Amino acid sequence: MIARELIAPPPYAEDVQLGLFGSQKTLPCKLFYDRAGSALFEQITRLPEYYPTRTELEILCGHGAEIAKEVRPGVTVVELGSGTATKTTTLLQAFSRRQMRVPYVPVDISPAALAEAQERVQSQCTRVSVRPVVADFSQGFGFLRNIRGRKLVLYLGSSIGNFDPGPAVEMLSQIRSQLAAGDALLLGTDLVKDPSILVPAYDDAQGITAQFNKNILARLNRELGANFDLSFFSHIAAWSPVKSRIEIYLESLRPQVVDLGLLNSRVKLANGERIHTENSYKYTMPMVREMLELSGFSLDASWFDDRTWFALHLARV
Ligand code: SAH
Ligand code: AVI
Repeated sequence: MIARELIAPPPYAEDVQLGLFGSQKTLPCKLFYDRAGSALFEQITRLPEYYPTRTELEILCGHGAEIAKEVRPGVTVVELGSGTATKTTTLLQAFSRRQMRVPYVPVDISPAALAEAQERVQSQCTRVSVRPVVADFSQGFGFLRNIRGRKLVLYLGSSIGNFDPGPAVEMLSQIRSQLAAGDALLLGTDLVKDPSILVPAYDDAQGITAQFNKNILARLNRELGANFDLSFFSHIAAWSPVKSRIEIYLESLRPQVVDLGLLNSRVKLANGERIHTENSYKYTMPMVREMLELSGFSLDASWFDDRTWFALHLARV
């Protein structure tokens, strides 16, 4: 048996320690996306209740040509949080139809998702060269400096909505500071709508989102040697109209003490106590405009689906 002290904890160990010992227990949502979590997210995108992916795809299918027209030849397309790039091929094909040869740089924290993105884009978009980058956005956007020439940065899927408003502006400002005149950002945002549509999208009948949420604990078991019993937690998704966000929690179903393995500590949870794992903000147009303006971008155009459930925004530097 190898002594615990000899195994280095993963780089996120300190975040876990800080999150689980605060008054409101939290875990960072970036921990969802190991190999198992990225595969579960793929399943989520195909659920009948999870409208964002197919709605954003509808916009890309309907308006991809118009979007491509807004972009000058010679750009490199950099996609932040690309995941497996399922929707992106639609946009890249629209560029190809305009005879544009675009290099494509998918950037993600999940190497498993990036490998799939590379394979998909190379097989579906023959005029596109693919150069994946593994990066954690919490370490900054210095990698953008290594990409020469004009850039179109994609940030799709309303992934920006997983950041609170202050950190979202901070992040977009960091991106903006790495861009130059002529560069642009294509940002996907989910829009405010009736909670009867929002809540099931995050609490589906098949329980896939619950598995996705609980995978964060399974990951801590695998990588930290923690001993969370997943059956002692339930998945909660709640709409907060005041904060304009879906809040995701793991609720303890009994009083329990969990050993955190490599962290050499134990965490105590009361019956009903919640670990906050994710927020997913839903936007109005004034919220989007304010977020972009505070980050130094100017909103140039927005495209919507027929039900106005989701929007894609082109913002210029
Ligand atoms: N853009 C895709 C995937 C969205 S899922 C879509 O619209 O369907 C969010 C993606 O962001 C995941 O692939 C996840 O691995 C990535 N991600 C989450 N946190 C990250 C971080 N801190 N740094 C880099 N990528 C991150
Ligand atoms: C990646 N992100 C935009 C998803 C969302 O809708 O907030 C993550 C997710 N969480 C649960 N379901 C999907």
